[in-house]
Amino acid sequence: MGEETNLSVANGHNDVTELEVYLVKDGPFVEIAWRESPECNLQTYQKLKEFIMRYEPFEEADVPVSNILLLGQVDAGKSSFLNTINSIFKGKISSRACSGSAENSLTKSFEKFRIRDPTSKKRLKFNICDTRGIEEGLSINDEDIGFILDGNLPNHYTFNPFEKASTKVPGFVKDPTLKDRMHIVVFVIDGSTIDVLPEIIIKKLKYIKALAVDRGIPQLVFLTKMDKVCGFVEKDISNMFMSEVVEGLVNKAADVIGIPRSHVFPVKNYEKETNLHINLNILVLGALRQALLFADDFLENQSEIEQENSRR
Ligand SMILES: Nc1nc2c(ncn2[C@@H]2O[C@H](COP(=O)(O)OP(=O)(O)OP(=O)(O)O)[C@@H](O)[C@H]2O)c(=O)[nH]1
Ligand SMILES: [Mg+2]
Repeated sequence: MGEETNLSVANGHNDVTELEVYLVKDGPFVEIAWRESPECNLQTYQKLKEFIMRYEPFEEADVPVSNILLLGQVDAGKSSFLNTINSIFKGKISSRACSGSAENSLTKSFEKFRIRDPTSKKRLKFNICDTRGIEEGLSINDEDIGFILDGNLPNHYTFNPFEKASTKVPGFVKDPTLKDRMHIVVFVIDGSTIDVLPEIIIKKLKYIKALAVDRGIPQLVFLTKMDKVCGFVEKDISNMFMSEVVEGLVNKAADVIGIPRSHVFPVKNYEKETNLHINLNILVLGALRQALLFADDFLENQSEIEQENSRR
């Protein structure tokens, strides 16, 4: 009954002939959270933020920063994710990458962003790499994605949907090393349209996944726009792991990309807000933390391979 009493449900009087009370069990909520999640409080938020501020890439890999690559359909929220992370560290809503809706991808180039910690004025030890969206017509080319994963394309490279990149691109990195390569691929997927994702986009996502698998690069999914799929999440984002709708979409995303469900992170980006919210920050930072941990796994594997090769 929560806060309700017999008087409150009967509008403050006992002038009723019968009163039946039902417990609604079905609905958009599960009784036990479908995923263990951190408590939504200031302490959790500060711990996560601290972890990310202190993060250093796996030492033996000897790279200055780790590279997180955001890929996904046009309008999925790639640039907004980057802006959300930047806003959290800046302490106010910010918009370093252009985001919004357009006929084709709003992001036209490959952009590596470093986030700054304003207190120490130091830049954090990871790049978040934004890309042109995948779409049916003027998409980012499959070949260009291979070049990005391998670290061949220079920062600010403008994608040409009609022509794949080549060694003639100014600034093309001919002999990329581990520091130039991508260390984790994040598929950014719009959770509110995943049910109607066109087959051609699914095929492209699967192709990119195969490119990452071939290279041993780990993958995650950040499932955005969760506020649009469940009213309870829209009202209070801390309901995320109690929402059956969200659980269903997470399962669907895991199926589409072909990765374990625990590698799918439902989030919400800043879009209409004018102030920061701790519970939103906790979800987004939790997703970023996992990306950094997976990037380190990749760097550890690569440094072992390099050590083995040098012993031969
Ligand atoms: N409601 C809601 N809107 C979002 C969320 N994330 C992004 N948006 C909105 O979705 C639209 C597209 O966001 P972008 O970040 O530009 O998407 P993108 O993936 O970078 O798109 P391209 O650069 O065009 O490929 C914008 O209007 C955002 O405000 C979210 O979590 N919830
Ligand atoms: Mg964009």
